[in-house]
Amino acid sequence: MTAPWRAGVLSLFPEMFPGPLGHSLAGRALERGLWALEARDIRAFATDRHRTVDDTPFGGGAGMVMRPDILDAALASLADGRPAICLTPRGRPLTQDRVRRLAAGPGVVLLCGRYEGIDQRVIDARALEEISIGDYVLSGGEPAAMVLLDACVRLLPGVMGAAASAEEESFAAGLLEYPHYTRPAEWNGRRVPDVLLSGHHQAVADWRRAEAERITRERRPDLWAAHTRTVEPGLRRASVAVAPAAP
Ligand code: 9D3
Repeated sequence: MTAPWRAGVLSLFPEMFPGPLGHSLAGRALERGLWALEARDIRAFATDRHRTVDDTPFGGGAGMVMRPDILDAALASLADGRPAICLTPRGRPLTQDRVRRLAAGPGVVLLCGRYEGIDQRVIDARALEEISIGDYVLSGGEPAAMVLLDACVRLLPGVMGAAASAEEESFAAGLLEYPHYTRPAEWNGRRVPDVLLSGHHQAVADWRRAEAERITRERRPDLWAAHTRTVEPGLRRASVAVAPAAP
């Protein structure tokens, strides 16, 4: 077998890993050796009696900053050419495109931030790529690292079935998903849309497409704008002119 995709994680709470990644799809892939996970304790690289990893910020201000010397030693223990990424709220937002590129490579080394931040010099010296998972505040980088790993692992060869992989392509079209229904056909007085029971495949496909467009327009004007620019350039449709519905 070829070398598995390797994830190295540096954290003050390495026992949080694999955590949720030990279950479900990523967990089965981990057991099957399709990827490998090595979580290390940053504190193991501390040099003083008290195992200190942080200090007060030069220039003053609230909170503590993670020391560059300790983090550098921790990074050196895993560095082998894999992209080194630091999960921070000020990073570039994680995208499916970045996930695809990372999954196609040899793996990643992830540094999970805690405290107010990380000394800028270690970010510069190791050319760490800073990534955020969105505009909300977490208490540390660990959940963000798990999100990034989950997104990458499901793309590794052999992790997902062929059907799901094919479905991946259609996400590239940039629309949110249409609503799904299963039995019973009527539940608590709520009926499944008649068209889905009609057996008319083209009518089903048209309905799903229209619903996907409506939901995208309502919830994600940003995706809708990108979609109309790339998929239907210069094409004017009635639905494009309609203002987004109130949430
Ligand atoms: C007052 C300044 N805060 C920045 C918004 C400080 C701060 C808040 C939260 C510093 C670190 C954190 C912990 N968050 C992460 O480490 C983190 C994160 C996040 O909070 N949101 C989205 N993505 C990420 S990736 C790492």
